[in-house]
Amino acid sequence: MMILEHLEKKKNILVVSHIQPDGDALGSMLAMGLFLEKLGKTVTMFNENQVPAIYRFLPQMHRIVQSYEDINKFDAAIILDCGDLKRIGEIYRVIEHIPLILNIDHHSTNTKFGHYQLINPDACATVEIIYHLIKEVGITIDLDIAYSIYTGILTDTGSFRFQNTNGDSFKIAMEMIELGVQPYLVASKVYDTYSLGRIKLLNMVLDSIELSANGKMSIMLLTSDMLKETGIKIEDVDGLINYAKQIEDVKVAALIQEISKNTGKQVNGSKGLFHVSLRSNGGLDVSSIALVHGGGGHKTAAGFSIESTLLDIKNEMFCISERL
Ligand SMILES: [Mn+2]
Repeated sequence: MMILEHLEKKKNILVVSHIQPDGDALGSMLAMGLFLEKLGKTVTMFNENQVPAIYRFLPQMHRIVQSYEDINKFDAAIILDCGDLKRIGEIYRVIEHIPLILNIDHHSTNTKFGHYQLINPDACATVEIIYHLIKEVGITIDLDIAYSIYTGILTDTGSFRFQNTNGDSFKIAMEMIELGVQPYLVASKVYDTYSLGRIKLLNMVLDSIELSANGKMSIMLLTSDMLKETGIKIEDVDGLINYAKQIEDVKVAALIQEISKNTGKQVNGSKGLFHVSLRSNGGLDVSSIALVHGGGGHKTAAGFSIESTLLDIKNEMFCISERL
């Protein structure tokens, strides 16, 4: 049975993706939401965070809202691009009020939450899975959906550079371009339109990079003070870790992001909540490291949250580097 057949009798549908949304999270929400509207559904596209500045060019991005009236009014929810339920943010606490939950994703560590799942770790992005669903149902892809799909593929493959890039990535991107997507427009918005604060933040995080003794792991730091100083919001920091991975001989890069700290104490010594993002060249499966800490992801890109000290996290990462 095709996963969307479960929605046949459902009218009011919540479409949601992960906090700190990236191009695939936003693209899959929009592609799925607009597609369901074409099928006659009433759709609310919800994300806990605002749409990052670089993605505000997406047609219909204003449809993504940060609030909803009443969770009980939805008769189904579709959760996109989330390896586990908690990735949707605080709304996970009330999501069980919705009688039907569909889980559509491409993370290999997906916990298979929800009533029905469509998980394809071979898909380069969640939008690739949605593209195939739209094709299966036989709905025409309009320009707004095409921009959503194209952006999801472009950003989740790192502009066709990451290991998840496959033939379908190019084929689908090509089809979206034939439908009217302008590649230069997307690239210039996503990669070449940063605020001065964001460029200064880049300077700070680059300056924080440390290498392990064997040079095979790089660690980058993003503190709340850096965000404060540059005026950059947490949702606008996507992609910084890739710089740490570009260093020659580096096999794994880690970005340690401070989420909250005990005020008044030195960052290095005080316990706080951190998010650790990991990127690998494929030699080490970083999703296994993330899983140990209750996180998840892909073989080459994963992450987890941890309450610890910066020093302890760094030490653990440098221990891992000895295995590289
Ligand atoms: Mn994705």
